[in-house]
Order: sequence, then C-alpha cells, then structure tokens
Amino acid sequence: MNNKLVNLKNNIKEFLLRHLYILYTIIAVTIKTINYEKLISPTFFSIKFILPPVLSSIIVICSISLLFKNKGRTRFLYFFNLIISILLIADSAYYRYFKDCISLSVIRNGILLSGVSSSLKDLLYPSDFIYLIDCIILIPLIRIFKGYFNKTAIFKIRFAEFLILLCIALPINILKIYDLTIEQPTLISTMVNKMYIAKVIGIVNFQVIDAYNVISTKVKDLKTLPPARQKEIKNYLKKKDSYTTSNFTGAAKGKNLIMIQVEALQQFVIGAKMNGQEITPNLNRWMGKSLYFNNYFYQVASGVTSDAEFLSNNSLYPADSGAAYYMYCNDTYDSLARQMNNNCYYTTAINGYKEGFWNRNVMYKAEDFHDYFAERNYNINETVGLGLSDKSWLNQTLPMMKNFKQPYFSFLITLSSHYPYDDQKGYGNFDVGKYKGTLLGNYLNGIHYTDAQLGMFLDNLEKQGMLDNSIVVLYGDHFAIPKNSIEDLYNFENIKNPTNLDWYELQKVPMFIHFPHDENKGVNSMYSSQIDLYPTIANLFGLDKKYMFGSDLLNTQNNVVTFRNGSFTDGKYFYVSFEDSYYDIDDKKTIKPTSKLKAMKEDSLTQLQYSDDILNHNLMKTFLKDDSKDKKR
Ligand code: GP9
Ligand code: MN
Repeated sequence: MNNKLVNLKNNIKEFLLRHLYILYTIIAVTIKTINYEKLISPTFFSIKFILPPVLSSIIVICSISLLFKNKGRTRFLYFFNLIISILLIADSAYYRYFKDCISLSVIRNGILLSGVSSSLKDLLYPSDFIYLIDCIILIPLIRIFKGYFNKTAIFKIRFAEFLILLCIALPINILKIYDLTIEQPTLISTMVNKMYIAKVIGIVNFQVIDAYNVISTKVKDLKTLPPARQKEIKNYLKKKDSYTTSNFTGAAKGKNLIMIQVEALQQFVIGAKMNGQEITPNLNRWMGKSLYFNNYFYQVASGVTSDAEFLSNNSLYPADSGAAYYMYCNDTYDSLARQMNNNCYYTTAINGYKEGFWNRNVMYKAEDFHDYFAERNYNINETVGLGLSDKSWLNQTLPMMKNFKQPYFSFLITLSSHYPYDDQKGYGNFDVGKYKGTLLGNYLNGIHYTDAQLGMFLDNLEKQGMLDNSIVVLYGDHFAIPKNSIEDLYNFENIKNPTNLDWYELQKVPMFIHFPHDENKGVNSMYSSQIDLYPTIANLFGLDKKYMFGSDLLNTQNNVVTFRNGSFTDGKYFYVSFEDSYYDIDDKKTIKPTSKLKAMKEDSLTQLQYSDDILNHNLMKTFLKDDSKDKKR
C-alpha cells in the first residue's frame, strides 16, 4: 500500500515536472496577451469575455509542442513565448501610433513601419519590456535545469496528451471565432476592422488568421502566369482604351480635383420628396449645376466602402473574395493618385475615422497618396454614429485644403450617414412620415443631415473662390438599405411584385462632376458604374490612360456595367447572374439570350478573370516596368 502511494506520488511528481514548462508557457503568454488586450480595450475590457479565446488559442499552439521530444519541445515553447513577446511589444507601439494591429502584410510592405520607427522612442514604454524579462531569465535556467526542462515521455503518451489538450481547447477557440463570424459575417475575410477582431478573439488568433490570409494570397501569386496570358490581358486593356472621339480631353488639366465619396448615398433619394420636402435639397441643387450621371451603379463586393474606393481610384474590379484593400495591399497600382503625382499634383486621402479601418493606412501608400489625414489629425469635438460628425469634419477640412499646395487632388470619404443611421437625432429633424422608426426612415433623416453638411461645404468652397480652379466629383459608395430591409424601399418606390431587375435598378448611386462656373451642366443617362470614374477623370485631366477596365464616359458609345457576381447590363438588357436570366429593361420581362448577349456575358466574365489575374500576380508592376523599359528604348 505504502509502496503504491510512493509510486503514485513519484508519478505525479514526474508528470508535473515533465509538464511544468508547458504549463508555465501557457500561463506566461496568457498573462502577457491579456495585458495587451487591456491596452487596446481601455473602456470595455472584460477578463471573462477575453480569457476563453486567448487561453484556448494559446493552449492549441502549445499543445503542438507535445509532439516534439526533449530539446525540441523546450525550443518550441521558448520561441513561441519569445515571438509572442516581441510581437506584443511591436503591436503595443503600433497601436499607440495607428490605433490598429500589425498585419503580416504591413511587415512585408515595410513603408508603413518607417512612420512608427521614426517615433519609436515615444511609442515604446519601458514597461513594454517586461514582456521580455522571462525570456531572458529562461536562457540560463534552461541550461542549468535542462534535465527537467527537456524531460519528455515516449511518443505514444505525448501524442495522447497532445490530443487531449487539443480536444479541450480547439472547440472553445473555434466556437469563439464562429460566434464572431455570425455577428459580422465578412469581418474575418475582409479584415475591415482588425482591432475589433483582436479585441473579440484575441491577438494570437488575429495573427494566425492574418498570417493564413497573407500566405494564401502569396501562394496564388506563386503560380506564374504564362507570358502569353499576360500579353493577352495587356492587349485587351489597350484595345479597350481606343476611342474615336476626344471630348473634354485635357479640359481640366492643371485644375484641382476634389473627389468626395459619400457614405451610403443611394440614387433613390435624389430629387425625391417626403411630405413635400426634398430629402437632399443641397445635392439636388449642386447636381443641377453639374454634369450629373443618373444611371451610375455601385459595384462593390465584400470590401464595401473600400471596394468603392478601389474601383474609383484604380478602375479594377474588387477582389473575388475578401477585400482588395486588405488582400492586395502589397500590389503595385497605376492609381489615380499615382498619375496625378506624375503630373506634379499634391495628393491626399481625407477621412475622419480610424486610419487602420479598411487597411486604409496601408493601401493609401500602395495607391501612392502623398498624405492621409484621418481621425488623429482632427479635433473630435462632435460625433455622429461611428465617429467625428460630417459637419465638424468638413468644417475642419476646408481650411486644411485651403493651405494645400496647388494643384492638388483630394479624396474625401464621409462617415456620418453610416448604417444604422440612428445617431443624427439631435442634428436632423426631417419628417419621415410613416417610415418613422424604420431603417428607411432613419436613413432618410441620416442622409438629409449629410446632405446639409455637403451643401454647406460646397457652398463654402464656392464662396471662398476655391471652385474657380477645381473640379468636384461626388458619388455614393454603396447601398444604404440592405436586402433584409428592402420591403420598405419597394413601398417607398411604389414597386409591386418586385423582380430582381427592380432590385438591381435600385442599386444606383448618384455621381456628378462639377466644373468651374457651373459649366457643362446637364444629365448623362448612359448606364455606367464606379469602374468608369478613373478613365473619365483621366481623360478630363489629360492623364496617361492605361490598364483600366472602365470606360471614359465622355467618349464611349456603348457602355456595359459588369458586377462582381457576373451580372451585367448595357442599359437595354440586364443579366442577373444569380437567377441566370436576362431582362428587357423597358418592358421588365425576361427574354431568351441573343448571341450578342451571350458574347457580352463572356466578355464580362473575361474581364473579371483578367482583373483577378492582375491582382493575384501583381501584373500592374510588370506592365509598368515593361512600359518604362519601352520608353527608355
Ligand atoms: C469608415 C467607413 C465605413 O470610414 O468608410 O465603411 P463601411 O462599413 O461602410 O464599409
Ligand atoms: Mn460605406
């Protein structure tokens, strides 16, 4: 009996000794990670909320160490602790600078980190180095007590232990990640809000998912594209850029360009009234003074706002999955800003929100903007919805722009009219009648508020003479009313028995170009879309127009709008890909496809594939390199 007890005691002692180091690593890394989580969630930190995903993700990784024996296991655990510690120090500094977390793509990108490293001594706190203390102490300890540290059991036992740990921790971790995907379905694939992911499922999970995304994009790039295919794409785009007319070519050369992307501004509010009152009186007025495109579609996919920016600034299609602003932020772009820079413009992107949101701080570098002004450049003295109110943001932006070196290209992205549009109460008192309390009602009030701010801004620009030498382009980024609340919109539009054609026709956003002294005002009703903006601007400003999937709307005769899901329209017919049917737009009936329509469908799919190839293989870099070689010859 005594012997058995002694044996048991020895076995327990042996077991504990064998697992002391893994236990230590789990606890140490968890404490360090929680400390970081506290830093990034100063207001709503809850240990009960964050501990399960943090602990389970750390256990999952540490369990892998059990597959190694002796020194191998010790090394695995040591380097895991060391890497996480270094990462947490870097992430803390990065957070203090950008209010965001480091993505592997940022490290690859490099340029961004130079901003952080130049002010590193202010961003790194001495207390950050506590993360590394145990890693230093562990070096001699591991040497001296290597007998204990490197003690492992036979493989069968280690494998069983690995499985047990994995079976406990993995389901908890997966459940937490799953909960997040239910709460925000596209968050993980688009990485729109990296900080939020790190706050909800922990920084370790974030880094693993991020590494997976970045590596999988790189793997796609590794499969080289045959040179013949590259040539095919290049030739296709060159052919696309041949016009028989040259209307407005260079008409805006040397003028400033103020491009405003308005959050959730949909076409249906333009010119519409509620109880006799205009919803967007200011935009209506400015559209009357401008060249207004009234059949302009948004083409965004899961990158939503960032896709609208991507389409408008690069004339490329959004990514096949995820957001191009995140997935392809390391590509080279022949963007609008790059072309403006080539013409000695000062280029800026301006937004009142967090600069890491939609990976903007990384992507604007890739798009070659000289500067990016975001939340931290503003006095946050009034907020609506997500952040700084459009009113305060525009009031602070105007004097900033006044001081810009001319000619300039400023790209402004508004914020206040963001879903769910319920925070403008104190600012807007628009009578939405029977829609009061509905999403549509809130939107009408929300967009009425933003309309007032944009009106004020444009009027002030005009009063201050800033429009005498500037072109203003304004457009909506995407839908305001999602599919699950569409019934109210059908009701508002008086649409009975809606078809998918009706739904699509409601997916228009307004776009107008304002010329100095209200020149060239009028309405252009050609079916067009966000991908056409850059080629149209390029023609106006006399830029080198190359490698664009869109058309110059002032010179094209027959335009086709292609959507990311393969739907398309030429203004006469509408192909709805998800029901595989062709509609005649005039009589709203479905028709049998003609060979011309079938060819159009082929062409739309080809364009999408070409655009994907460009993104996956960073082809723009190759194209631009080849062009500069040709020039030198
Ligand atoms: C934030 C804003 C929101 O700056 O652009 O993006 P969204 O959620 O509309 O894609
Ligand atoms: Mn948006």
